[in-house]
Amino acid sequence: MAQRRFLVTAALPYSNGRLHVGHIAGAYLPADTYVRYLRATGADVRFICGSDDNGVAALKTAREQDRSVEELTAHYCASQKRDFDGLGIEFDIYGGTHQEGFVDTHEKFSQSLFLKIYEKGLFTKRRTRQLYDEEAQQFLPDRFVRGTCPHCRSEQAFGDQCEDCGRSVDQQELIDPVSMMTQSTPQLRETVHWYLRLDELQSRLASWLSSKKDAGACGATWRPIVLNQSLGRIESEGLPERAMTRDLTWGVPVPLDDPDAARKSLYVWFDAPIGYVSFTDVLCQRGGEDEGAWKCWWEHPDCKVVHFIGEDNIVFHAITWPAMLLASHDSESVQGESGEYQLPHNVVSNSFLNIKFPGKDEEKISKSRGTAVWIEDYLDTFDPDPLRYYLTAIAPENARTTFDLDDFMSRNNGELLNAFGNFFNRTMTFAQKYFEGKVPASGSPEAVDAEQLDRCREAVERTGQSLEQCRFKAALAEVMALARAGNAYFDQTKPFQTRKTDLGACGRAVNVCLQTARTLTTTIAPFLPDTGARCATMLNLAKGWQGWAEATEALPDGHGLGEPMILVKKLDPKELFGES
Ligand code: B3M
Ligand code: ZN
Repeated sequence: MAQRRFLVTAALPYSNGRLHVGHIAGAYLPADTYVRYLRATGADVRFICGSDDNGVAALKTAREQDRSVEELTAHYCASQKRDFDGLGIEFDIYGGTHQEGFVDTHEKFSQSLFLKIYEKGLFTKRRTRQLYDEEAQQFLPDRFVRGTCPHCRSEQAFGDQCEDCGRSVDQQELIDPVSMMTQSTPQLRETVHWYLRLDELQSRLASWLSSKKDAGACGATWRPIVLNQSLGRIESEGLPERAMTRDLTWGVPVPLDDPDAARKSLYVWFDAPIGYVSFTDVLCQRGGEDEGAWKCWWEHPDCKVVHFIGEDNIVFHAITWPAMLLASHDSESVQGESGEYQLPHNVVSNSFLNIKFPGKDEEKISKSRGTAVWIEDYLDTFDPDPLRYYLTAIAPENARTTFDLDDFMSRNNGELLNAFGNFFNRTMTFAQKYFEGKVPASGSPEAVDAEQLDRCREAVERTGQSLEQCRFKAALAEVMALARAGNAYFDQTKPFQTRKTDLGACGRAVNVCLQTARTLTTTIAPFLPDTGARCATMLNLAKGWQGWAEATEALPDGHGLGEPMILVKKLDPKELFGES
């Protein structure tokens, strides 16, 4: 079979703040787990991320913090990268849409896609009216205006999107708008923008999205939350044109030879997803590949593009971005011909994560109220794997879930340590103490042994199936079930007793426990890479132990083991980090 190829991306975080557990649970951890798994199956994968530097989010923060936007975004791009590194989230490249080494390439790709769509006649130039802040003497970018949402009446809506109902909003539709720059009431003034003809593209989009409802065995069936917010939206409301330019000078300049385009930038949601492509190009260039090497990821139908995002990014990844790609195609075919940008194979989104501090009620994560657990703070005290474990175990795959700090402690100590850590610990110490640190002879297995070995094979298969479908929570549950089965087998076969009565039976049981540990090592690794690596050291596995196909390859009789070590640390509630 030809080697499978995947281009996996995780949403580009805005480089204007720190990362918290909600970000990680939403997109980055599932993406990293997926990439590690795919690589274990032998797939060729590139994992792309970087900062989303353009647009008003960064401008607004820079203004508040009284620093230049260049300095601000460089600072947060670097600090977010450190957070990812600390959690073992390993991208092949971490770029930035306005960072040195990336910005020129990014501009080139963004402007060229804009021009391609322009040439296809899929932008409408429109004179419109837009909110203008008289006091600040400038047009207000969407994120600088707040008001009441025309859809759900939340009073917290921004001029581009309402975070309460997730719908996109046009700033002119906001009821009672307020300028966030001066708190004054903005006035409408005339300006010119270029609008993407989503109305023209919507029937092709809808038929493509429909094919994701049940993609069959070899495709990816998209999560309901993603289809509801994309196909559901098209079916219920249809798609209006959307402005893809802004009155802003921080961003990618609008590449048109038209006086009306002066002092305007591309909309940040136009250029940001192109970052996935431009960073891929930089990655290829840095690897010394040919000029057009990025195309073999983006234009070859045998490569699958998979985007991992948070709930508030769905509309942009499942409607706007595919619409941009479709708009650039010469052919009418939905998937595009070779030599044209392919549409995403899957857009994987989680819901939001709530938070619950001890003794308090569950609440939404909020930067301004300080109700978040920041990754920097977490990493000051803890190793990455307890967080990776917990965030996958409670992953908000179908609905909001809650990061409960008490639950975090008790799951680490009760599940990861008790089931997984304990199984390794008892198996390893037993082999060390009574079998000179070597794998005892397997002998001729009895029914109970064969059943346990079968469980190992089934666990590998089921974990793999769930991971293929991006069902991370279910996949981790399979691995943990195998660890529990290992403990039950240990209890049932009682090597601590047979050691004195039947050394052959004792050795057989320890052998099967070690084979189970071998399987657990490979299957836990995509979720908890450090833990997997420690297991591999303890079992003294050869390089390549991550290979999924080798997960049930038997450790030979007499194989020398490494030293037992503590695999999972008990966490003390006293270490519990604070709230901000
Ligand atoms: N920066 C939104 C966010 O961080 C946005 C994602 C862009 S992905 C192309 O939530
Ligand atoms: Zn709303």
